[in-house]
Amino acid sequence: MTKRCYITTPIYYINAAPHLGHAYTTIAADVLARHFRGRGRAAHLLTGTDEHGQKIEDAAKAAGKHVIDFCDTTSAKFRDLWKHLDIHVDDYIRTTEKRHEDKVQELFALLLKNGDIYKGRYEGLYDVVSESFVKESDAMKGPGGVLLGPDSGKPLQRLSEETYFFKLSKYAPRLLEHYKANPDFLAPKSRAAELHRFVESGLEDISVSRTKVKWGISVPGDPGHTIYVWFDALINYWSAAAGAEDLWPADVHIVGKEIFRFHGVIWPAMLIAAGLPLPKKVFAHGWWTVEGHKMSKSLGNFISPYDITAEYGVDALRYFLLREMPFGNDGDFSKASLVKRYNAELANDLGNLVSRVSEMVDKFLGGRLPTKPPLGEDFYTTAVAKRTSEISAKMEALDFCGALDVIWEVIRSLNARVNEKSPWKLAKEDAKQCELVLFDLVWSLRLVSGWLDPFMPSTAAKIHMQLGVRLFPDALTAEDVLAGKTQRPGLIQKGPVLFPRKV
Ligand code: ME8
Repeated sequence: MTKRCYITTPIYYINAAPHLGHAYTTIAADVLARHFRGRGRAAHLLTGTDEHGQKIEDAAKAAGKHVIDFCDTTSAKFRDLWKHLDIHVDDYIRTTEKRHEDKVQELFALLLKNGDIYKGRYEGLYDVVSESFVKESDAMKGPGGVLLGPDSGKPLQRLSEETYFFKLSKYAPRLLEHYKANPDFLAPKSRAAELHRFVESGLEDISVSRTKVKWGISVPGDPGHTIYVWFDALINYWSAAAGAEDLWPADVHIVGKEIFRFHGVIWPAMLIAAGLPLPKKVFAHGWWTVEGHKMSKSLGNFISPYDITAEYGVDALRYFLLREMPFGNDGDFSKASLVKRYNAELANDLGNLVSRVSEMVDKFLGGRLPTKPPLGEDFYTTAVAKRTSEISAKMEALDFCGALDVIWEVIRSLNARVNEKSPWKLAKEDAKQCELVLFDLVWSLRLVSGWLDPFMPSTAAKIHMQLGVRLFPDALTAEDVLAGKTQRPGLIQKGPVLFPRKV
């Protein structure tokens, strides 16, 4: 059985509605999955929601709802957003599902049995916002000496309770060996180095159960404890693969940088302890700030993806997020740079090229491509096709921005070629040569639209239609095409403007 390429996103907390940051990770995962599918490799995209723990319990209480009703409502908002953003989700896991709860208990029981989980007492600090135990030395001091979480900046709770511990300390040497033997396991390299140093400095055992939190999966055989929400959540990647022999191990877990330690240290240690194969890669991308500020509830600057798509369309958002900052870096989201890229790269470079080419075929060749001309040295499509492997290598390294750099280099070169060859002059002077140039341009653009497909699926479908890749009757609109309507052979037809200019 050929293994499917198994790509995951974090499962998101459902204490609030999804925002731009969540959209970013899930779009990236979808782009990667679509890339593999386009290359003939089956891909499986898993996303979902993280529904247990104190934060969710508190949020449901504040909303005056039963916790599971609250979970149902918010989890559905995430699922709806993925549909809206044209993200093809193969499996959507919720940690409140039985298929997941059973697997969490199974893994917990296994580690308990083999001595990797033991009972003790936790005395220390807890950050509800990030649902993490915080070392005294990592806490920040706020006004009046109040201890604050290092990431959240919110007041910490002091816990004193019986707990089960996972023997994380035991696995530091095994983790370091794994990092060394698999240099691509943690990516990007700049962030991997930080994790290496963290593990080299020695690991402490971690608390993996709570007695004060009721909204969670109970510890097998000890119902007074619920399983720590992160221990529960990480297992989703494995529980969702249960019963499918062609999925595990995951090919890549795509996560934000703030949860790299959970995925690059704790999760692989849990898997080693359970005797399970490790994922092939964990990729930690950077954070978006908005107009220079961190997105936060108190600043009220969470960007809703719906607001952006209402103005610019789904594909422009998908494109911009992966174009504006290299995957792995941090960056700033501003309307001004979105509009700039939209007009310069989508409306001008790409949109104009498509409309010029289809218009010229329509005007000079009556909408029909000539039969394949004798292709000489000068056949530009051959040079364009050679870029495919370069783009693929970048996509597979999750260098989406680098792949788009190459694609845009080609798009610009095609625009330059139109100017240089001036088919409108050739049409008068040398009809044969005009056919050849247009044939070449159409074929090059067909390749370009194939490369664009993972990033902007509906735009690529429209370009395909205009260039007669799939064959459609002339009366069809782009929407008809997306709905799968058919066809009249071989016609190149100018369609509606792909990206109307914005001010
Ligand atoms: O951490 N920029 O869930 P979460 C870029 N439930 N990406 C961002 C972002 C931003 N400003 N804000 C959020 C959790 N993200 C846990 C995960 S997994 C077993 C459990 C994205 O709802 C990014 O992927 O806080 C980040 O890691 C994730 O959303 C955090 O989502």
